[in-house]
Amino acid sequence: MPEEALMVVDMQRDFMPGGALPVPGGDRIIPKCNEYILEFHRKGALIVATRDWHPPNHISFRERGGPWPRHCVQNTPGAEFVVELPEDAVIISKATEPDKEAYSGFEGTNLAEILKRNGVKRVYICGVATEYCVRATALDAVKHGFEVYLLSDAVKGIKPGDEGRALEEMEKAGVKIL
Ligand code: VGL
Ligand code: ZN
Repeated sequence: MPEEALMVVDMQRDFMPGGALPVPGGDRIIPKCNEYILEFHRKGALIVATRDWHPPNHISFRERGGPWPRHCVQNTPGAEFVVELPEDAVIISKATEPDKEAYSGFEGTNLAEILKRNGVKRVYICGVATEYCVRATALDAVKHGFEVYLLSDAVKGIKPGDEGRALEEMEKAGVKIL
């Protein structure tokens, strides 16, 4: 049983430059994420990819009074992964209900169950955006009792100040920043 999991957070077309809700420089971490996926997969770790998977009328969209432009709508090109995933990767779709926002991959999904069922003790996290879905996923992973490591050369935030504060907060919560 793999004791480790790599969690690749929301590496989707809409979060890349040119997408609906771009993370500046988000595309620059694609090669690094792909390397980690290969390396962790080779050593037998469980590969998990979370995706933002919104219905077209999601509450987080501006037309419903939310903070974001419409992004990562289910089954559209903007929601596609931009990283290369192995066939046995576990895909976790989140924020799939019209009236509920979910930044964390654990929120409203069976992610914790899947990790525990697979014997995972340590989770390594990369992806976007550092101060939103990466932050929320890492903090929830700590709460669920996992040892949590952030692969800091393979995450990207939307705003540098917010990203810095999120890193400090994660570290205080017990996330080890690598
Ligand atoms: C995200 C904003 C809106 C993220 C998702 O993946 O960090 N950010 N939806
Ligand atoms: Zn979203």
